[in-house]
Amino acid sequence: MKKVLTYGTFDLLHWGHINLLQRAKELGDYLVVAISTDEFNAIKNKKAYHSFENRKMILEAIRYVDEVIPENTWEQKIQDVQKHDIDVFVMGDDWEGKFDFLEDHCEVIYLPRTVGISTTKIKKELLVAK
Ligand code: C2G
Repeated sequence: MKKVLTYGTFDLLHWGHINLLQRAKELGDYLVVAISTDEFNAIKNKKAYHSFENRKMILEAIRYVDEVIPENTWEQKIQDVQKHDIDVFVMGDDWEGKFDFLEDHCEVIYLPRTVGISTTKIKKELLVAK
């Protein structure tokens, strides 16, 4: 069984996230998603609208996602790859090159980001919406 791993906050889930998760799943047979905890989001200077528990519940409802684990630190990726017996690590290409150190442990793939949608865009446009 080919196992795939990806990381993210996945707040205000949108079609860009789904595009990523769908393509990630197509790279193997089993997709593990490490979702940033609220505490780790603070380290990433991100404030998610939905709590970790609710973002986790939403991700677990997606047909492409087989398992959801917490992302607590920047440093846990090698351990996650080993612990979960991961074959492929995948991220959107806004992270291009940032995780190449994982190539000693698994395949590393950066997928093109979906243009035209982001959680930040949603928040901004809702702010000005009538
Ligand atoms: N994404 C995408 N297209 C978009 C928006 C997001 O392909 N329009 C991808 C991102 O590239 C990322 C994933 O969806 O691979 C999750 O995006 P975020 O929730 O914004 O994740 P991020 O804050 O980048 O966290 O350790 C890695 C970090 O936890 C990544």
